[in-house]
Amino acid sequence: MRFVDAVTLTCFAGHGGPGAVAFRREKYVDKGGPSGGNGGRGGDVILLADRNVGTLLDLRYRHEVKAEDGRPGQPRLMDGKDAEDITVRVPVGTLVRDARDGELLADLAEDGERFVVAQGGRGGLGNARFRSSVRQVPRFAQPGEPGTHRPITLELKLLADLGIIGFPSVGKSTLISVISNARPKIADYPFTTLTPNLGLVRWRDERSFVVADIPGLIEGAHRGEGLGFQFLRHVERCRALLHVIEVTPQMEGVPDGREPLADHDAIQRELQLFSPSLAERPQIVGLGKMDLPFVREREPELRAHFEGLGLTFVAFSAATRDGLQPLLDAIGTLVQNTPPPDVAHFTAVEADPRRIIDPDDDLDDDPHPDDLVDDETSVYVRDED
Ligand SMILES: Nc1nc2c(ncn2[C@@H]2O[C@H](COP(=O)(O)OP(=O)(O)OP(=O)(O)O)[C@@H](O)[C@H]2O)c(=O)[nH]1
Ligand SMILES: [Mg+2]
Repeated sequence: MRFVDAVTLTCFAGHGGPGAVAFRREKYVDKGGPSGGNGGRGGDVILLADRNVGTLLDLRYRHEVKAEDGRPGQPRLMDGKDAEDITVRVPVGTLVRDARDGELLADLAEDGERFVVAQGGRGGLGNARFRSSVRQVPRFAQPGEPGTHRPITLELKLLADLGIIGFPSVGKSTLISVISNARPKIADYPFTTLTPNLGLVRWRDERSFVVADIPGLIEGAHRGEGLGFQFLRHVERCRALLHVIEVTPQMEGVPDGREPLADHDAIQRELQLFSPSLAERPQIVGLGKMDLPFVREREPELRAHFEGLGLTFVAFSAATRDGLQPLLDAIGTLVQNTPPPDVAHFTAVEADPRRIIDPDDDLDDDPHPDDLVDDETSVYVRDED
């Protein structure tokens, strides 16, 4: 399955229905009073965060979402029907931006949160409302108000407390599989994980937090190299990071031998280049695969290095489960003491310009309410002296 995590689309609210121009026409009443009803309200376009929706996949082929117009007012003081609102369900964790300038409009972080993207126009008043002592026979009604429209970009950000990052094959998925309920694919080749996995970690009985296993990052990730790039945006939502490093013996003919210090620097640089606020996210360094002798050998030196930088350093083995409890305590404490990051600093995805639709481009199937007043309601106008 493709992980659709950003879409651009244009939302059009419905226009208000025009008020009617009508007069009472009764058999023995010579001059009936004005009796045009009001137009109905145009429908809104509303986004609703729904925890049962996992991706933005359903919206991928929708370039626009349009609500109906309100119905015109009717004679005999009958109001036109209000149009239904259109509710678009999106995953919890969706950020809504104006596609034209990237302005953040809403952060739908909780199940059930709603955001009105486009507001339906109010219906116009019918001529009955314009009657006054000096104007007994108003032959006009109000057009409906136009509905608003807005091109938006929806971005899905993972709602995780802790992001597990690191080069491919360092053991991120193995770790999440032993500390949480997630059961991701694990294999000894790079880029096994193609999309982020979320897992719920129970920590010290009551408390729990969500961890995300992010696909492996490589140098150049901030420019789009490798897979991790598209997921760096997701990492922004995490309160804290666990940066997993590993030691692989530098064997001849093994091109991807991991040198943990260089790896850590390289990924830190990628974070920095992608977003300075991401590089400053509180971080724990985790040295994995401690069951292997050549990893244990380097542990003291690596610990001294990272602790010297003021970072928390934990060594563990997901295979033997050694060191997992201290690791959980370290990340649990960090997550608990770190407030969620400021959404305002999140990097915006680029909007898809083809999906920013100008309402003037498709007037045909979406007439302006002004155009409706005369032809549709004039049938009710009585030809009087
Ligand atoms: N000896 C040992 N091997 C491990 C440990 N954890 C993971 N591995 C092995 O390392 C390899 C990669 O593990 P993954 O968990 O798939 O690595 P990853 O970081 O998720 O990799 P990508 O998804 O490709 O980024 C697998 O062959 C695992 O069995 C460990 O604690 N000890
Ligand atoms: Mg993986």
